Parts: sequence; structure tokens; C-alpha cells
Amino acid sequence: MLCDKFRNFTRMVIYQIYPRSFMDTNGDGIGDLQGIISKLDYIQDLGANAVWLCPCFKSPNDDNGYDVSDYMDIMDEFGTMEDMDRLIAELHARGMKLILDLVPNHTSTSHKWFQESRKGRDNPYSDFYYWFDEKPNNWRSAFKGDAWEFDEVRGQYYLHTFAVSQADLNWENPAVVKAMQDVVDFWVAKGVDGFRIDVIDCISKDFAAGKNGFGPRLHEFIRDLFGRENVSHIFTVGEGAVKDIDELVRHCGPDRNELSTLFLFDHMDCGRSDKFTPMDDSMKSLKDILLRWQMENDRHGMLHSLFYDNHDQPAMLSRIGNDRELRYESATGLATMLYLLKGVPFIYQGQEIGQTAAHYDNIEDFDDIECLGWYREFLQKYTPEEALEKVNFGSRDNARHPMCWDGSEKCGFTTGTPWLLPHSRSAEINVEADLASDKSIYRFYQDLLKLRARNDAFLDGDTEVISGEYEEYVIYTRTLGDEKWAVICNFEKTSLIRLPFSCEAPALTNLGRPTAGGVYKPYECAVCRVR
Ligand code: TEU
Ligand code: CA
Repeated sequence: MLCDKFRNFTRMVIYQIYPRSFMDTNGDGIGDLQGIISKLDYIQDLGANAVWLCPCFKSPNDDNGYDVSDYMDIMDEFGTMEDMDRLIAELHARGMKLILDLVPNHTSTSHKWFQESRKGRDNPYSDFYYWFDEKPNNWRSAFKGDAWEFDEVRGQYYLHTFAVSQADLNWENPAVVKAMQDVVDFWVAKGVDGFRIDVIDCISKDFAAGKNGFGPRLHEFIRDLFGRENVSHIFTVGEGAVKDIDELVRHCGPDRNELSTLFLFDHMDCGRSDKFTPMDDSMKSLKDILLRWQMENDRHGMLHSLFYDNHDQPAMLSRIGNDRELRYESATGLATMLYLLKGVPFIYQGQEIGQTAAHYDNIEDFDDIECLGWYREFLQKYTPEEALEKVNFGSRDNARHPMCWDGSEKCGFTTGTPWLLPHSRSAEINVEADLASDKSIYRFYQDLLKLRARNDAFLDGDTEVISGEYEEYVIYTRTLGDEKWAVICNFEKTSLIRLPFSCEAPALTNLGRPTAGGVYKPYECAVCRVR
């Protein structure tokens, strides 16, 4: 059973927006806050009641906002603080919540704190970052290359877990903890309802053990941020590298006073042997991971973050589904399998219209600092064509192309030149075309989210897996009191599905199936009340 705080959070449906690519209203080819405001009805009509914005703070955009130069001001390209205030007011007027993306592990080297810190060893910011005369270890950057950069001004090396211009903050310094607490309090005072916290596990390092993350003070630092009374009401979702249940409980246990939930990434490796190499896979392996974490979260009274896609990952639909002939079937089947589980649903922009992984013909068309670093390394082992193919598969630009509002040349995203090339299939896959289709994925999501919101069994009920371990389909039930629902999702093959109980006619199907049992087509699904 969930504690009241977590139980309330299961009523949220969070729509993730990559602001740079969502909607441009001033013709500069870059999405902005006014553009988001103009689309709030679209988001609310889908059935989402909260919005998670990727970083909007001032940034030179080396890592598109994850390199913050001022946590308390808005990135020039996205608009002004007045725009942000208006966005908060417009969301709250609709009863919707705003989740901001907090980046506590590092700042841009153009942040005032870094610019002061590099000046010397005796100013208030000198110890805001990790400075060493010599490299203390051989840590590598997540974006390839050395994680230590020599700064000519300071005459020492500093740590950057990510890009050279993303300097890691030294959380061992109480002034850093206080500065980040002030950032959280500033935005909570403005009405922000929660945070997604970037690479939360990195904020505590263990130099002695050679670990850049999961250090001995990690949970102390998380509580320093979110265990305080004045922020005890907000929603927090950490982005972490947690793999085992004990560590998850330390982060999100109901009595830990730390995070509301955590993104778990095991299922991100479905359909790939590594981030840039595809691998044949199936909905079964995805189902196994999702249901394992569903039962573990449930056992510990924790919230399961229910997501497939985000701004760092190519679409699950393209990796596990059939994003061509069965795009509607697999998009709707995947959604049904995931979003009727217990937890907090996250929908990434475009997922609701069956958006697929993007494809670009030239390496010059890519923007993502991570994939460009990898491309240079790939060239040492592969031909340019092979390297481009790997980047097309794993690049984060896959998910960062402009939102496709219509089938026009600029997708209805901008009147200017889009900062990143539009999706190669935007003429076929866009909001306007989807809503005009009799197989609308948006409308299916609407029906799915309505069914979920109107039946407490999907919000609070117990989950039980009914289907066998090796079946090429999944049947799970959600039960609360005398209310019991069966969720039936077929995987890639045609299956004969017999149910161990009798059901009413389906309340939701993706292919119009009139009865719950019988022969299911690939990706066919049905949701039925159990008699
Ligand atoms: O990503 C954290 C992270 O580990 C990245 O390496 C991410 O997992 C990778 O891009 C997946 O291929 C977060 C943000 O989501 C990402 O956009 C930022 O670039 C990164 O932190 C640094 O802030
Ligand atoms: Ca703009």
C-alpha cells in the first residue's frame, strides 16, 4: 500500500517537454515558453495533468540547458522570467503541475560561481568545484575523453563528468549545498510543484574508492535538498543509475524523506546491445523488466516511474515495436502494457502520436554533443557510413527533433529555420495527420488515460501477473476491493489467449476486439473488467 503522499502522486500524468523542440512562437527556430503556453490545451486534452520541462535556466547550451549558467533566470532563447511566471499561472489555472529539471551535479563553466572559483584559492567560490594540482585519477567523461581539464587561469585541473564546459560542483563544501537549497527554495516559492533531478547519484563522489558517484554522503545530500519541511510537499523524480532494489529503497523508500521516485533504466537497453548498436529483442524482455520493478516497488510501498522515452533515448517504439506497418498497433500496445501499471506515467513529447526515431543523412545534421564525441571515436574503427549508422541509431537527437504539429516543411513548429532538422517522416507522422486518422494514437492515449484516471484499481490496486513466464503475451490484473481489471497485451506474434476468468466486454481495445479471449493479432490489446 502506498503512503498518502505517494498515493496522491499516482494521480499525476506527466508530459515531458524538450522546450527547445516543442513550439517556437518568435520565428527564431527554437522552441520557447510562449510556445509551451500555446499548447497547454493540447497537453491537458491528452489527459496529462503535469508538465516536466527539460532545463530552462540560463545556459550557453553546450549541452542544451544541462550546462546551467544561472539557476535563477530563464535561458534567453526560451523567453523571460515573466514568461515562466505566466506558464506557472496558466498551468495552475488548469489544475496542472510544473516539474522543473534541476541540474545539481555540475554548472556551466560560464556560471559566475565557476568564473569566481577559477580566480584563486581564497575567495568564497574557490572550493565550489573539484580542483587538483595533478589529476587524482583516470576518470573519463560520459561524453568521451578525460574527465579532468587543466584550467590556465587557476593553474589546476577541474572535474567534468560530462562536457568540458560542465564543471562538477563540490558538494563536500557546505556552501554548495546551501546554494542548491536556495535554488530549490527559489523555484518552490514561485509555485513550482516538483523537480526531475539530473544525475542525482553523481553529487557524492568517493575518491578513495575511485567512484564518481554513489559516494558515502549521497543520501545525506539528497535529504539536505528534499528532506526539509518547507519542500516536503513537492514531487521529486531522480535520474540515476540504480540497478538494485536495496539502493532504490535508500533513494525512494516512503520513510526515507528523500525522493518520490526514480527513473530506472534497465529497460532502456531493450532492443540494443549498447547505446549505439541495435539488437533483436521483443516486448517479452521489456515486459519482464517492467513487471519485475512493478512488483519490487509495490513490495516496498514505492512509486514506479512508468516511462519509455525521454530526450536522451531513441523511441522505444522504434527499438521494440514495429514502427512501420504496425506503428499504430505497437504504439498502442506498448502504451497499454505500461500505463495501466501502478505508478506515475511519464509521456515524452511525440510519444502520443507514435513518433519514431529520427534519421539524418549527414553527420553535420546532428547537434548532440554526446553522439558527436562518439562519432569521432567510431571513425577510428568504422567507415564513415558505419559510424553514421551507429549515430543514427543511438543519438539523442533522435528524440530532440522539432515536434511535428503538421505535415508542412517546418512541421508547424516554426516560421523560421528549425535549430535541428525536422523528422524525416514528419509528413507522415504529425499531430494533424494523427488526429485526422481513424487509427489515432493520440485518441487511444486519451481513452487509456481516462480509463486509468476513472478507476481506482489502476491507481491504487494490487498488480498480479496472470500470464505464464514464457508466453508471447502478458495478462496482468489490477485489483482494489471488488474491482478487478485484466490488462491483456499480445506481443509480436499472433496468439491464442485464453483467460482464467470471465470478463465483461473490453472497456478499451486497440483493434476493436469485441471479446477478451481468443486469437490476438500482433500487438493487439484489450482491457476488461473481471466479473
Ligand atoms: O543524462 C545523464 C546521463 O547519464 C547521460 O549520459 C545519459 O544517460 C545519456 O545521454 C544516455 O545516452 C543527464 C541528462 O538527461 C542529459 O541530457 C545530460 O546531457 C546529462 O545528464 C548531463 O547533464
Ligand atoms: Ca523561439
